[in-house]
Amino acid sequence: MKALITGINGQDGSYLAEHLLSLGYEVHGILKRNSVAENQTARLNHIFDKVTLDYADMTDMASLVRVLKEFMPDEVYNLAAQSHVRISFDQPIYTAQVVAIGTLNLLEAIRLTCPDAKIYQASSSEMFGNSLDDDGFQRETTPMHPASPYGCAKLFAYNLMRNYRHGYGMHTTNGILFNHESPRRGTNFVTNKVVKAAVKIRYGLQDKLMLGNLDATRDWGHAKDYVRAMHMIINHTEPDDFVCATGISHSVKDLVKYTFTAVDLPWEQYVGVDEKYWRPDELVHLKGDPTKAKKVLNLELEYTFETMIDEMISYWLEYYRGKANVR
Ligand code: NAP
Ligand code: F7E
Repeated sequence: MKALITGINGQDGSYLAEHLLSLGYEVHGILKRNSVAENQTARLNHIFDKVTLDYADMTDMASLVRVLKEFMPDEVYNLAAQSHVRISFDQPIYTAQVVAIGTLNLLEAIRLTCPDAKIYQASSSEMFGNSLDDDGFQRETTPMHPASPYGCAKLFAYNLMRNYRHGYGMHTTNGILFNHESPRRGTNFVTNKVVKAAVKIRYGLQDKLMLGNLDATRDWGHAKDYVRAMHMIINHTEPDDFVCATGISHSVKDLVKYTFTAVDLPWEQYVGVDEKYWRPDELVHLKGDPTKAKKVLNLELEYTFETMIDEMISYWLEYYRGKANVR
């Protein structure tokens, strides 16, 4: 089996590539050009010789057609995105071009070159916005009212998948994934920002941690669990849409308390709030109902919030051990 991953060098792309290689897949990925090539493939160093990579960009349909024609994948995982919600308010047009029009470029490129390929779209709980069911959960049937340019662009891409499924009979699927983290998470997302800072403060390499909204709650799972779900979703007999979540939410303050306690620091002494990290519109509560994925796909998660944060703490403790000069 041959899989093409857009966003292969991102957090999820790197774990998905590992997972598919372990299942015997031939794995190909696209990279957008970056002036420091080494930094861009940092998450793939350990499997660099096992995957093949090609330059292409979601905003350049011709490049996608070229790659698809050469590789002719059985499965395409569309993970490429400007994925930072706060930054999507600063760069809304670019975000829409990559996330919304980029997905349309990819779908059209697939339709022209390999229409029988199965497609997985990295849809997001951001599409729900502040919409909640009466029981406080979001699920596949919850109305979607996104509260960020990123969420709006993801909703466009989500609807395109459904449209191409019904209109052209293509095998297009959506994983509606709630937040998922790991040591490979970008350090400007809140979990890795908090964990990295707590460890640096512990080692005397940083003085303070400034955050935005401490009261927002998120349903945080582990990226490793969720890439297994992606493979299950794309290979389910009928193309369909699935929420992937833990069903448990924590506030940003809970995350801070847990992390600082784990490294033996009183959090109140080191954590402050800076308005620059607030969003023009905030999505306050996210908690997903994983029932459908559990029942239909038999998806079981291995990590809890605590084991995931512990793994991230261990990663940064090891990273900064003996690096007193690395600020
Ligand atoms: P990530 O670490 O930010 O990775 C995004 C990837 O997209 C990177 O490889 C990036 O390459 C690539 N990319 C960005 N712009 C591109 C373009 N114009 N052309 C080609 N590639 C481009 O994100 P992630 O956490 O792995 O998430 C994977 C996907 O799931 C994203 O679509 C995200 O929106 C979605 N999602 C994530 C979560 C979550 O909690 N992690 C939840 C729901 C949905 P560079 O690094 O070289 O820029
Ligand atoms: O913020 C609050 C912030 O940036 C989580 C992406 O993967 O998940 C992710 O989006 C919460 C928000 O993730 C800071 O206001 C407080 O309430 O880690 P985050 P996100 O915005 O939920 C969804 C599902 C995706 O699809 C996205 O691609 O934490 N928060 N203080 C902060 N957030 C950040 N980044 N930095 C702070 O200082």
